[in-house]
Amino acid sequence: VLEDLEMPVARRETENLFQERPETGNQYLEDALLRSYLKAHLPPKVLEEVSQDLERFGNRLLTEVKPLGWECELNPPVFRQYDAWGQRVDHIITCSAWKRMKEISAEEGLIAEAYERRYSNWSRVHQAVKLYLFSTTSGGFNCPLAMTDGAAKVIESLGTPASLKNAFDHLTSRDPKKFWTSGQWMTERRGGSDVANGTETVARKQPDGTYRLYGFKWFTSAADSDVTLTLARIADAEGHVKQGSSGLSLFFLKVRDEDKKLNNIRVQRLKDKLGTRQMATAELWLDGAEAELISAEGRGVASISNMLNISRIHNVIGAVASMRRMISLSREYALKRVVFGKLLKDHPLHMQTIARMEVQTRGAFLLLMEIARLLGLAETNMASEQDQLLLRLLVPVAKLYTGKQASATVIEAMECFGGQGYMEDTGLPVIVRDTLVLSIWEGTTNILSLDVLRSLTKSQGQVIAVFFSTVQKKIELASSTAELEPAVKQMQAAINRLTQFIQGAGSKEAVTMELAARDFSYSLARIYAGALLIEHASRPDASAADISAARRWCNQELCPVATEFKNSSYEAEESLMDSSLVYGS
Ligand code: UCC
Ligand code: FAD
Repeated sequence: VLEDLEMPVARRETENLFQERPETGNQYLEDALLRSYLKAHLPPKVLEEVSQDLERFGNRLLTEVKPLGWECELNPPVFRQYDAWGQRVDHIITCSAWKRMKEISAEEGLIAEAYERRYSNWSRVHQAVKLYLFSTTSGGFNCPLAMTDGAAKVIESLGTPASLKNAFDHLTSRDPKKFWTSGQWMTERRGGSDVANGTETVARKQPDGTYRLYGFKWFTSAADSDVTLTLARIADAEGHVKQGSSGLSLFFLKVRDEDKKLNNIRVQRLKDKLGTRQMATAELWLDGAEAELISAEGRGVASISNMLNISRIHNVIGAVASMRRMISLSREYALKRVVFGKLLKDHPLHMQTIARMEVQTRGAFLLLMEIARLLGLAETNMASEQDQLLLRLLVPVAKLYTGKQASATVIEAMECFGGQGYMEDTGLPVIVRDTLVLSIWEGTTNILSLDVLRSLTKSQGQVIAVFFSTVQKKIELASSTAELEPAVKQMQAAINRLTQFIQGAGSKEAVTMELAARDFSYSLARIYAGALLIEHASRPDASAADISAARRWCNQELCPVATEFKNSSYEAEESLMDSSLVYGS
C-alpha cells in the first residue's frame, strides 16, 4: 500500500491498466441451447432431477474442477525410465490433480451413469451432457473416459462374460477407490488408419488358455490406465499368423499387476505432443504381456468397432464443448474490452463473427444430442431398426464434421481476444491445441468419410433411405412456422440435389464414390444438422435466436457434393489432375 501511494500517478495507472479477464459462471446455467434442448426432450420428472444434478455439477466444475484442470496443464506427466541405481522402472508419473480427476469422474458417475440407466433411454443424454460440461475443464481426463466408456461398451456387447465381470464393475464404478480407466491400443508403427495392414503384434497361446502378446504399440494414450483393449494376430502351432483384417483378434489386458508392476510391458518414451499434454501418450513394447482373448478369432476389428463408435461420440462431445467454451469466453470478453471508444459487443462486425461461430456450434450440439438420444434408445431396446441404422451412419458423420468445425471455430475464437488469445497463460492456446487433435485421432476425416460409405454398403443402401425419411419428417413439422419457410425450402432443394447426386453417382465407376466421400459426408452432416435446427426452432416456445440459427445454417451450401459432382470433380481425369496439382506435371 505504501509503495502504491508513493508511486507517480502515471506509473500507477499503467501498472493497474489490465485488460479484464473474461469470467464465465456455471456452464449449465449459462448454456441456453442446452437447457432448451433438455426441456424440449426429457420427461418432466427426469428433467427435474437431471437439471438439479447439472446445476450442482456446474458449480463443482467452477470451484473444484477448473483449478485442477489448469494444474494438470502445468504439471504434465513425466517419464522416468531408470531409478537412481540404474534399475529399469518405466514410471509414468502423473500429478495429484490428474489423480483427483479420476476420483471425481467416479464420484460423478461419468461412466457409471450410462450403464446404470436409471433414467432409462435418457441416461446417455444425461451422461453426454455431464461429459460436455466437464470436457474443457477436465485437464485432458476426457480422453481416458472416452476409452473407458468404449471398453465397458465392448464388454457389455459381449454379454459381460464371467471373466470380464470384475473389469466391467471397475470400469463402471462410482467408487473412486475401485474405478478403473482403459486404454485403446490400435495404432502400430505401420499405421493407425490401416489397422488391418498395420498390426504386427503376435499373440501366443499359453497352456492355461491365456495369451502372451509380443509387439510394439506406437500410440497409447492415457498410458497410466489400469487396463486396455488391443489387437493382435494369433500365432498357430508353427508360429504362423494370418495377415489382413481377418487375422486380427481382440484382447483384454491389465497394464499392471497387483504390485503395480508392468505386465511385461516396456515404455519406450512419451510422445512429445502439440496438445493434450496433460495426458501421457506412450510408445510401448509388449514383451509377453498376459492377455485374454475376448473376441472370436479373426473378429478383432468388428469387435473393437463398438469401442470406436463410443470413443468417436466422446470426440464429438469434446468438439462441441471446445466450441461452446471458446464462444462463452469470447462473448464475456466482448462485454469488457473497449476498442475504438466502445465495447467489443457494440461493434457489429465483431458480433457477426461470434454469431457465425454460434450458429456452427448450435448445429454441432444438436447433432451430438441426436446421437446420444439414439444411443440411449439402442441401449434400452427401444430403438427401431431405422434408429439403429441412423446411429451407425451419424457417428462417423458427426465425428468427422464436428472435428473440423471445432478446429476452425477455436482458431476464430482465439482471434476474438486479439494478442491475448495467443498468450499461453490465458489458457486459450490450451483449448486450441487440444482441439486440433480431434480430427486426427479416433479416425481421420478421410477414414471416417470412408466409414460413412462402409455403413451405406453394409446396409445395402437402407440407411440412406432412413436418412432421407427422418430429415423429411423433421422439416415437415416446421412447415407451419412461416419464419422457417426459407430454411425449409433450402433444405428441400438440398435433399433433391443429394438424391440426384446419389442417382448420378450410382451410374459411374466405383472411384467416384471414394473421391466424393468427404463432400458426401459433409453434405449429410449439414443437411441433418439443418433438419435438427429447424426442428428445434419449430417448438412453440422457440426463441428468435433459434429461428435465426436455423435460417442462417440453411443459408450455407448444404450439399457441396452435388456442386462438386456437377463440376466433374470426382471423374478419373480430375483425380489425375489432383496428383498433377500436388506434384507438378
Ligand atoms: O486414436 C485413438 C485414441 C485416441 C485417444 C482417445 C480420444 C477419445 C476422444 C476424447 C474426447 C475429447 S485409438 C485409435 C483409433 N483408430 C481408429 O479410429 C482407426 C481408424 N481406421 C478405421 O476406422 C478403419 O476404417 C478400420 C480399422 C476399421 C478398417 O479396418 P478393416 O479391417 O480394413 O475394415 P473392414 O474389413 O471393412 O471391417 C471389418 C469389420 C466389418 O464387419 P463385418 O466383418 O461383419 O462385415 C465392418 O463392418 O468391422 C466392421 N466395422 C464397423 N462396424 C468397421 N468399422 C466399423 C464401425 N465404425 N462400426 C461398426
Ligand atoms: P495415416 O493413416 O498415415 O494417415 C495419413 C493421412 O492419410 C491422413 O490425412 C489420412 O486421412 C490419410 N489417409 C489414410 N488412408 C487414407 C485413405 N484410404 N484414403 C484417403 N486418405 C487416407 N492410437 C491408438 O491406437 N491409441 C491411442 O491411444 C492413440 N492416441 C493418440 C494420441 C494422439 C495425440 C494422436 C495424435 C494419435 C493417437 N493415436 C492413438 C493414433 C491415431 O489414432 C492415428 O494417428 C490416426 O488414426 C491416424 O493414423 P496414422 O497416424 O497412421 O495416419
